[in-house]
Amino acid sequence: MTQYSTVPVPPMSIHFDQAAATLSPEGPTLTRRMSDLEGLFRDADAWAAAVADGDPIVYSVVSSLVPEVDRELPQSITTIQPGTTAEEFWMTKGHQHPNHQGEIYLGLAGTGGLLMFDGTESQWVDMIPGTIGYIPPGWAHRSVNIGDEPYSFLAVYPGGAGHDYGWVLEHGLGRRILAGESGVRFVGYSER
Ligand code: S6P
Ligand code: ZN
Repeated sequence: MTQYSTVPVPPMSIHFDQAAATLSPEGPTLTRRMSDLEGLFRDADAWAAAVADGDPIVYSVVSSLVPEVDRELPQSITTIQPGTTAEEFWMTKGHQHPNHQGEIYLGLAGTGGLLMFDGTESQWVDMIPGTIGYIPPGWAHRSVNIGDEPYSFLAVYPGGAGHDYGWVLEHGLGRRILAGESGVRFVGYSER
């Protein structure tokens, strides 16, 4: 049998509960509140006011037991709550995979979008239940809830991909996703 530097997980089945947006057996769960999104919203004053006003949970990420190590294929379900801060839809922090590896998202519930940026060009993919969004290697990505209900999606990604959040703080994601009169309004990253 192939020898690995880390102990591989055994073959297993993972129960996916679509209604509850959970995986079991369950691995680590991550909860990100508004205070965890410092420096990411266009309007820093509105962000600070939201932190002071109860610091709401913006999104949570549940994972299976497959670890984030090289050659494994971890999965997670992210659920973003509906909301806006100074018209900007609630969103994930966004990250780049430093090892430039691809990833797929499958829309599970609600209405959202996948914003991707390669440092020059930005791309937006509408996500509804059943949509598979493909993130090519080298594209930083952020998810956005553009609806009135929680938006959930399943992510499957290479365990050795890594997560670089500083890249997004430094380079942004090309565009911002704001609530407009007829739905979504795209503006430049530094536009006010
Ligand atoms: C991991 C994958 C997702 C995100 C999750 C939260 O590669 O893209 O599981 O980690 O949606 O987003 P973020 O930007 O806070 O990691
Ligand atoms: Zn990712």
